[in-house]
Amino acid sequence: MSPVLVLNGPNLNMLGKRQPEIYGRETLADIEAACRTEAKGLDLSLDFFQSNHEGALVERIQQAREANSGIIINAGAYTHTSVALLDALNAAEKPVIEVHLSNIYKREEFRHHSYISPVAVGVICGFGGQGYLLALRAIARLVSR
Ligand code: CA2
Repeated sequence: MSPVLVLNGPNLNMLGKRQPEIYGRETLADIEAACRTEAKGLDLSLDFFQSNHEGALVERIQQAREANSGIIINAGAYTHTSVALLDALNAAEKPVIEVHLSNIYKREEFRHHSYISPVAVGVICGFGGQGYLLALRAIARLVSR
């Protein structure tokens, strides 16, 4: 089976370095390592990618159509703005799970709307880095169907 893609959007490379009260102390490298351990236990292989650029994220999603069995995405602030990511995810025709570290519904109103959610099988938010691991467990079932 092809790898599951874990995709991370803008500023998530700053995790653990700023605003720990919102996003926790874990770095993105810590989350990647935890994902790789979880994936091993689920017998999944993993591609892990972060970009601050919308076009780079679109291109990686386009590749996923051929290269990946499913997509876990934390699109960062593009969650609330990007029709381009929504269109790319729709065209990929793979199971998608949307993840957020913070509970976006407890935060500013502009974070309550997601362009990604309509294409997602499900959304996990508010559990910090653990949300990625929950998403891996969920996608393991989806891609084995
Ligand atoms: O809660 C999440 O995972 C978010 O996707 C994170 C985005 C935010 O725009 C979304 O509304 C919710 C922001 C990621 C920025 O991460 C930083 C981490 C440390 C320092 C600065 C930014």
